[in-house]
Amino acid sequence: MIIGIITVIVIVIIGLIISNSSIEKNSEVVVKGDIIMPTKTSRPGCEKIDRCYIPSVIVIDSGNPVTWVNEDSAFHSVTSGFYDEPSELFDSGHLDPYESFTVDFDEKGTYDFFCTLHPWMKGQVIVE
Ligand SMILES: [Cu+2]
Repeated sequence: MIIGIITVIVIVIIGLIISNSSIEKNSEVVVKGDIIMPTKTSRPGCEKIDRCYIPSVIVIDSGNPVTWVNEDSAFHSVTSGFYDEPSELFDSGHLDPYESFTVDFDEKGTYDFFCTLHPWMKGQVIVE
């Protein structure tokens, strides 16, 4: 009888430990992005359906950050300017799958960005 109760208590405690640790793992992995780079953007075509960066244009108030998350299995970058004319305001470098990149935008204006690896990937941050 006592052994039975102890067994139940131990199983409940182990269950709690396992469920807590998986919640911690999830909160570490999942970064909430304002803009995502979805799968299959490493091949041309996403620009035709406006799905290279989602959304490709974002409007924010000045003083706010924008976070990009690479949800593709390939490397991508978030680099300011245009492919043939980078502006050197920001550059994420090559983002691994599920890596994120955040930029604070304090000044009003339109900020073009692109991917250094895939010239068809383009977007804009509009700061009002
Ligand atoms: Cu890319």
